[in-house]
Amino acid sequence: MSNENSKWEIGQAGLPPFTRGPYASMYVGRPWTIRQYAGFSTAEESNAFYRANLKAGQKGLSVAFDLPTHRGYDSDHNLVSGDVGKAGVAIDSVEDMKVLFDAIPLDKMSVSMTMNGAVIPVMAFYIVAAEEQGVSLDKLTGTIQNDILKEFLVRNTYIYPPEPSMRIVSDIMAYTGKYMPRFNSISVSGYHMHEAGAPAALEVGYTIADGVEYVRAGLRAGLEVDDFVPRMSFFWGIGTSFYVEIAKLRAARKLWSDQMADFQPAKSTSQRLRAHSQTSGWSLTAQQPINNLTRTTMEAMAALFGGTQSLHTNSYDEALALPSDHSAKLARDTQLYLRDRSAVTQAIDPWAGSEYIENLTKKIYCEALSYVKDIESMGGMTEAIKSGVPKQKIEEAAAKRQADIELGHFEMVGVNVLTQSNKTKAPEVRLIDNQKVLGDQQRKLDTVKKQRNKKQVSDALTALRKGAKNGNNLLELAVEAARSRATLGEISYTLEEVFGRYQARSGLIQHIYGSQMSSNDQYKLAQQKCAAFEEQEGRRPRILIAKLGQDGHDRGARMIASSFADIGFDVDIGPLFLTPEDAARQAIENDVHFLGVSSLAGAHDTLVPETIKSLNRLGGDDIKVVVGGVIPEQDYESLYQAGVYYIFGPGTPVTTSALHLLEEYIK
Ligand code: 3CP
Repeated sequence: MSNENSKWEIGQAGLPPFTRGPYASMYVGRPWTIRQYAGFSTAEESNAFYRANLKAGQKGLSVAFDLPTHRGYDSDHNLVSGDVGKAGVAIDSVEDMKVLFDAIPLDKMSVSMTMNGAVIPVMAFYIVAAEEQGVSLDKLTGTIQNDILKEFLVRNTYIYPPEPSMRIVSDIMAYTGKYMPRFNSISVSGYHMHEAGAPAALEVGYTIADGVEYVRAGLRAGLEVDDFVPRMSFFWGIGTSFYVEIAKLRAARKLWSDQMADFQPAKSTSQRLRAHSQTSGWSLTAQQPINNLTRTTMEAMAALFGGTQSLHTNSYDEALALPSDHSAKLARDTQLYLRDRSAVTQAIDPWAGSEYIENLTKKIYCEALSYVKDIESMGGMTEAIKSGVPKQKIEEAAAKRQADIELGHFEMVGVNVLTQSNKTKAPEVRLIDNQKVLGDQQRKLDTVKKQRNKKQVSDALTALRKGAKNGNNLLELAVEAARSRATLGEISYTLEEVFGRYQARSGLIQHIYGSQMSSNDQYKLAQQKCAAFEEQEGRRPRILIAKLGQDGHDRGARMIASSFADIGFDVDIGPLFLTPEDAARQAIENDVHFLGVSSLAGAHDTLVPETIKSLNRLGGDDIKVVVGGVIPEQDYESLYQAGVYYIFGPGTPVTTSALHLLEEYIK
């Protein structure tokens, strides 16, 4: 195992340990790829959006799929109606995938696809869509995220349990290694840990530990290091801590290089870390949203000084809703501006040799290495996840950060400093007509099912089922199923029959937020009101925190749950992926006073009113429904009309929302 006392040399870009960059000439030879993550509604609409963006200077594609697609459901499945087409594009079959890339030559355009749970059908559809465009597999360039470990840690769009999920990862590595030599088989992602609250060293340490686990999975599947590791790639979240983010990217490259040296590769490219970066969505504020342009520009510059290969810059309105055409243009133009109007492409790792940056790089490297060693001592990340320790570490950091914001130790313009001009007009945002998308998808699914050869489909699915049991390459079999027009839901469900569907369980992290806040006046007041509530009602205020539909982004929900518990609430946290009816039932069974819904994926307009209807029907009309998350102001009125008690916008301090609920209740 590499160690932190090895000689610290600045080195050269393009050579191990690659601290200064993966390529010798870096942006002087070729600028980074401007790769904006996007997708919404139907394949037709997303295709039009991609084509317009490419015409306007974007260089690579990055597909956002909707949540039903992520979780392996066709758009007509009864569990997903509120989520179809909302937070990404709905893809049900090869026919949708062909439309998504219509008039986009897949031999020339590198395509990144953020897909982890339903990675087998999505890769199969992409491969068959390329085939039917006349493009051979060896010409395909791009990246599949295929990083299931971080789904169990933070992002939650898994389908199967960890072991079969790891097998899927290595099947994809084996398939792409054999047929798609220019395609990156995985994008090992720290981004979601960053967004969930992990500080830099934790993000790097856990991500590199994930990477090491994938390398071992590939080796177990019979691959040679040099056949697949050079095509592994990484993905970072970039926040506003300018120097830390530059140093983080440099430290991560050295750490990966040192870890891979232990596997004794023959090719130096097996030690080379290439990365995509995305500016932080979490750092964006709904208050004074125009400031997000400045934050994003700063973050983009840190990513570029850190030497990223590909970059997504967020749109300034993303704390409010999906980006509009205008905000998406500004986000892309920020990168064009940096590329063409600043001098960032003229130097290779320009911060190298700065005592401050080199020391910071070394500090992050050493701390991250200690996290890698922790995980290794638990038997690797798959085992560590089962213990719950890594998730707990990330959540502890998030709870501490929340307290720091409320105490003013971590300053955010518009949230806890310079809040005087918060009354700016909300920008126009993109709204998706989910019912229309649902109708279109259902019609397309009906047509696909009518036109296909039923026997061919069932033979292909039978072969897939057998292959899942026998250890055959699942992607190879799914490509055959995709050719016969099996749908995404059918392919996923066939695998689910063999592997099962994973249900995560994890308890609350308590006392981190509370211990930071203990001498804060608002916090103490909220605790007193809680006690007064108990006195009045004979029991503590009880709240069920629920995530509805397929939205697995639970950082906010878990943060609220643990902080409310610290204040003195009796808190239940529902399992992920609740239907409105199940949420209502659980709230009634638990006899709660409040049902708190956290919504980040845009399905609130359908799922929240359905929940209230279910509560009324089942006899829970006294339960007050409160909503938090990303709720565009345009939707407030209709939610209140539907019976919502209160909506808490992003950035509302936890103590403010707790006090609001308690004060309304206490007579
Ligand atoms: C580049 N090249 C060079 C140089 N620079 N050659 C010589 N000198 C240089 N200076 C070559 C490379 O070798 C490569 O060729 C080609 O140019 C492209 O460069 P690249 O570095 O491979 O760049 P790119 O194709 O953009 O790939 C970047 C990585 C890839 C490797 C990071 O994995 C990627 O695009 N990832 C994107 C992931 C993504 O978009 N994720 C979105 C997540 P060869 O190919 O011939 O080697 S969005 C999630 C949002 C949150 C959520 O989950 O909900």
